[in-house]
Amino acid sequence: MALLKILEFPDPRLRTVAKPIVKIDDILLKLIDDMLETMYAAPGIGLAATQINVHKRVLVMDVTEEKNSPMSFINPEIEIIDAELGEFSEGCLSVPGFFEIVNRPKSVRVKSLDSNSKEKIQELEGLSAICLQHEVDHLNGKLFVDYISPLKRGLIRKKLQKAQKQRT
Ligand code: GNR
Ligand code: NI
Repeated sequence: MALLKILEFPDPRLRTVAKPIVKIDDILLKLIDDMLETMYAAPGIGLAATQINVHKRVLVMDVTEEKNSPMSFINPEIEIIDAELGEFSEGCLSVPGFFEIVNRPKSVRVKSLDSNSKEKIQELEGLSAICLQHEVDHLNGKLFVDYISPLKRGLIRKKLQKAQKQRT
């Protein structure tokens, strides 16, 4: 297994729209393993391939306390089943150190492929519904800071750019 480097806002590569997976092979399964390892090490509750500069439609998640329920979604498609919005203070491994309230539909249905190329449909609510929507946003080149005011977003950009410069 391997730890992968996570891109940070405002890296323009985070704006790439990921392409559908056409073949589920050993290389993809190894990528999913590495993404889970990277997510657990960070630590985070989700990780989209976009964040590790792989522009394919795959994401991993584990929202449990015990960190014993790894989930992966290949070519996920979301359908909103409860349009009622819930608010939640979101963070992101690609926007380290910042948290902002985001409103999202409370429950979603997700259709995706499992590692055996079989289609699965799941209904998610609570933190898993929030996290899944956050991850699918990544696959579409979108970040949670896109939902907040341009003023706040600009401030976060400035602070992160400064921190990134000091690291190089
Ligand atoms: O670890 C994470 N925590 C989190 C908290 C609230 C809403 C979304 C998330 S996802 C984030 C990991 C991450 O950046 N995934 O893309
Ligand atoms: Ni994120």
